[in-house]
Amino acid sequence: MAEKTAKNKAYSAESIQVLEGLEPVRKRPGMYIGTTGTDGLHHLIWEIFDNARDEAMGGFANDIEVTLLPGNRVRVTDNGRGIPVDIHKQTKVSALETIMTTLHAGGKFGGEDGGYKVSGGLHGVGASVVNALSSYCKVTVHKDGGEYVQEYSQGKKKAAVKKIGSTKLSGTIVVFEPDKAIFPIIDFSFKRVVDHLRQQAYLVKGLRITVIDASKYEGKIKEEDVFKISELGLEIPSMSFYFEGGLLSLVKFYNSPLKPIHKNIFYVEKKINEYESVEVSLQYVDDISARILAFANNIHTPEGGTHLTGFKTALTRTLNTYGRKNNLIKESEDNFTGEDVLEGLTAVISVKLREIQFEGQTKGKLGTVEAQGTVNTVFSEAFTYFLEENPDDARAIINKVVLALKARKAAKAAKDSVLRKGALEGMTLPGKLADCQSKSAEDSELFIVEGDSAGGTAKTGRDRRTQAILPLRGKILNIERARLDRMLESEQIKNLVIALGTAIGDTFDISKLRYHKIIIATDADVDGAHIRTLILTLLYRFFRPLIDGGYIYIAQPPLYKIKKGKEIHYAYSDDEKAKVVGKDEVEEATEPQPEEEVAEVEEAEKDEKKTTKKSKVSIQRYKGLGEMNAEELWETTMDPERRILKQVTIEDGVAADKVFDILMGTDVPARKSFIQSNATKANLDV
Ligand code: 1YM
Repeated sequence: MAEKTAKNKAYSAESIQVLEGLEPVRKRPGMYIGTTGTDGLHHLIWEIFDNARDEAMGGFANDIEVTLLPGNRVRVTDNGRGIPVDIHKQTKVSALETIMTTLHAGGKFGGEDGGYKVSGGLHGVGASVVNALSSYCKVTVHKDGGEYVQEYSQGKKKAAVKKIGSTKLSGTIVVFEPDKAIFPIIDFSFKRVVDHLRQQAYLVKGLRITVIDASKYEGKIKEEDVFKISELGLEIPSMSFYFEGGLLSLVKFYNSPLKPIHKNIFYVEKKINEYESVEVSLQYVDDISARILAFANNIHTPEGGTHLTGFKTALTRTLNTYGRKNNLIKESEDNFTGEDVLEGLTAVISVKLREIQFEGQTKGKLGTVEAQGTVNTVFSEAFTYFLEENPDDARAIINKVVLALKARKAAKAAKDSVLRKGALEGMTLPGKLADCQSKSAEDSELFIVEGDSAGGTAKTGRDRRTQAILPLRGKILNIERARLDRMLESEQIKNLVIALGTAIGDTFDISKLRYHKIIIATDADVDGAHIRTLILTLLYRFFRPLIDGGYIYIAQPPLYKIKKGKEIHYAYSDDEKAKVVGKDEVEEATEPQPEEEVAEVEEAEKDEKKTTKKSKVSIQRYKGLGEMNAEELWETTMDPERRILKQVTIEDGVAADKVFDILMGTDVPARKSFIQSNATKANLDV
């Protein structure tokens, strides 16, 4: 809490609207916070934080601290004006008490005496909801030289608001403990709090947000002590965020691992009136995917909505107009589409609105109609000005979009040729495919293996009733970025597409999928990882439902075969190899065979007497599947009883997209290092 520096804006107790008591909240918590699971639990923090943040957005506070305390308690402080404590005319009790113990009480929106607050869906409902769902809650207010407190339990006050001392500080402190009777599991995630609040810090320029995890300091910290947290000499995890640049800083942060294609980051902030504003920042990078984040009243809208539509329309129009006017687009060339202008774009759009409506399944879509026109107008004007002021940036952007347009057309032409009526349909299964006997997709598996030699081995080793084998030649194709269209022209890929049975594009039909397990079995080296990535990219871009549906797997062939006397072990990692061999006991081998280490180890016999004897251990490193014989391949990689499969999932579409772009992009070192460090990561499904 800092010394009082507040701008003054008169608060009057009349400007509070009172609706009803808190029983409905405890009866149907889902109505107010969505769920009583982990989302709802964290929502409690956002709710209190939002009030502090609104105070900062009004220009009355610039410092907020969120602390996870021992005993499932959370503390939120701000250095704003402090929640009013004077007596409310209508209820004849303190304004603080009204705010905390009645539903929907809050500063009025607009009106002559004004409230600065902007409302937004679930977030507008306020501190009383948190109070109702907390077994303990305490609010401390520093205001006009006095320190006031009130405590509550399950939304009910324990006593009237008390003045407990004088103070030079100004601000509000809320401590709450979620009620175990409402939340079956109370386990706050520091990471989640940090992620949410970092994003919030970008949205409010000049606001410092500190997040502290003191939850593990049971007994070492009293609630009051937390004020002097730094003096306690404990190394408490904490993070502090402050971004002078607001959304511009966020764009910079997003683009930091990427390659911007122009120097200046576009930024506009325009206040429409006292309550409403539009803020947009963008920069293009050398990449094909788009990263667009949209917010309405600081609430993330993952499903987009009117503000995003307004932005996209304006972006497309502005770039077309500018490109034509400056002869950067050839006359013969078509106009850019909305899709073209998104390639490589990093953009953040944030609107503040008086009236806000959310739509969609998860209420993640802005419905407020006026937002579309407002964003469109504000952004077009500012972006046109930016392009004119920064001709180098403008040229780089237009050239990039022209490239996207060309790639789109080429991709479409290729897709059309593949899709030409009958092109796939009438086609017989490829000769390379060794199909399985079963006609039931549920029981059938397709192994995609690298090279004809591995293909031959797999054919011999497989269970032909249910396992089909499709060998793909070494490097399928060296696909360059934005040239996925080329992939579909390749004979190899056509084979794969036909084997899958679903067709592609508009005619894609998942019910025609011929195998419910599609297993990519490439070699355990960098080339193998590359081919696997190409296949995954193809699937990701054109067969996304197969990934979403959990049909795609990656085989896990062993890296080593270890012979210890008569025993044979397979090791799937270096760690495992070390364990099997007994790392410390391995002596330097003399004249090791290529790809073969021979070591003498002390081996503990498994019989009761536990005698030890020297035995020969030979280690064979498998470079590729082709090096295994059919039996070995079956035992280690194909037998459903023994093999390890990693299921390919797309947990986070954005992250996956980024990965594919690194892999497909022109940044070769980044791609190499990514492949090497991630070659063995994925979900295990045995
Ligand atoms: C840690 C949580 O709630 N801060 C906070 C809340 C309010 C004010 C200041 C505030 C608002 C106004 C005037 C106004 C609230 N006031 C109200 C109500 N931090 C936290 N800081 N003075 C102070 O809206 O005009 C609701 S929230 F209803 F009193 F206006």
